[in-house]
Amino acid sequence: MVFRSATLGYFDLDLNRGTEEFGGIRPGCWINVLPVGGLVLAPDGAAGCVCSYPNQAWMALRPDGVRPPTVQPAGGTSQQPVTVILQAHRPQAEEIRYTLDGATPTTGSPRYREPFTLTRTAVLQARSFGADHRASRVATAHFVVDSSVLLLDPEHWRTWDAPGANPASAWAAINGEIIQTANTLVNLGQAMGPAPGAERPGTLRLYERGFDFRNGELSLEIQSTDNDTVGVAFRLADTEHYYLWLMDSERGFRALAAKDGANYALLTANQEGYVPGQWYEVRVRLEGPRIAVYVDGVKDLECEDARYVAGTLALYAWGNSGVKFRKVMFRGK
Ligand SMILES: [Ca+2]
Ligand SMILES: [Ca+2]
Repeated sequence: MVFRSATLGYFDLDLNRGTEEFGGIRPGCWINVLPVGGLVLAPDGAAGCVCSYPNQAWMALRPDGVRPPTVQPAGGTSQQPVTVILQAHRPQAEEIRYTLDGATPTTGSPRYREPFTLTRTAVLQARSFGADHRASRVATAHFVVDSSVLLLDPEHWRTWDAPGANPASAWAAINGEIIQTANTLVNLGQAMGPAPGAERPGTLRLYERGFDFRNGELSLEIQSTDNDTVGVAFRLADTEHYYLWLMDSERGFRALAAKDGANYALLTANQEGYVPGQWYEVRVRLEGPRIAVYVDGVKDLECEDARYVAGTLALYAWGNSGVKFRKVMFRGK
């Protein structure tokens, strides 16, 4: 299937994955490219055009490239080693080279010969090379292999919406991510205002196997495409007693708080906020009463509080209809 996607877009219905772009050729506004008899015809559709893309020639594109290899599984999260299978589009005519260290595969990279086992977290990049070392695009797959990773299977998680929260939350696990897509909130007191210490009851997604988590490091990645509050609760004994790290873009803060029944106490805060659409890597180090939060490797907030020593974790959102969480882990010590 061909169409206009900035430039000439191409989607292989057999492979059923991602749009490919042929830069430099842009189908006209009134006439498309035409797949005909093994060629892709791009007629001149520039009459009357005023933009910078008029293509004042007829062209025929002939297939000549090398397709990227397929990766199976195509990434994912696992507590056990994962066996990976790579497959070239034309195995007799192409060889596959791959890397696990983030480098782009070249003809000097290790050659794939048989399925192999990943025993630790890695980004796999693979490419097929045809005759004359012609290279395909790079196929990329993200693998998290870690015995302390929390599996995101729905049966290990439970949803809790604060009493009076509207609308009901909408949590789901898709492609290794936990997402929440409802603008769930309770409009309590000063919640709508900018104060970092205002309580903002929303929705929690509790991990049900971690009530004995004590000291160690909680880590996860968070993205929000809305601009309201998102965060993570920890040392949670129940939905009235926990610590909470949270950030808000519209109100421009990050904060650590303690929910203690009717008392909601701000422990510390800054004015960092977040950028909607950006992924953040968050680490919470817990050592006795010391709580230190790192965001993208930089210390974000730190405090001491002795009220809770153990408990599970929960993902949190308030008034936020576009949050994603991934790579949720707890490493005990
Ligand atoms: Ca908002
Ligand atoms: Ca919102």
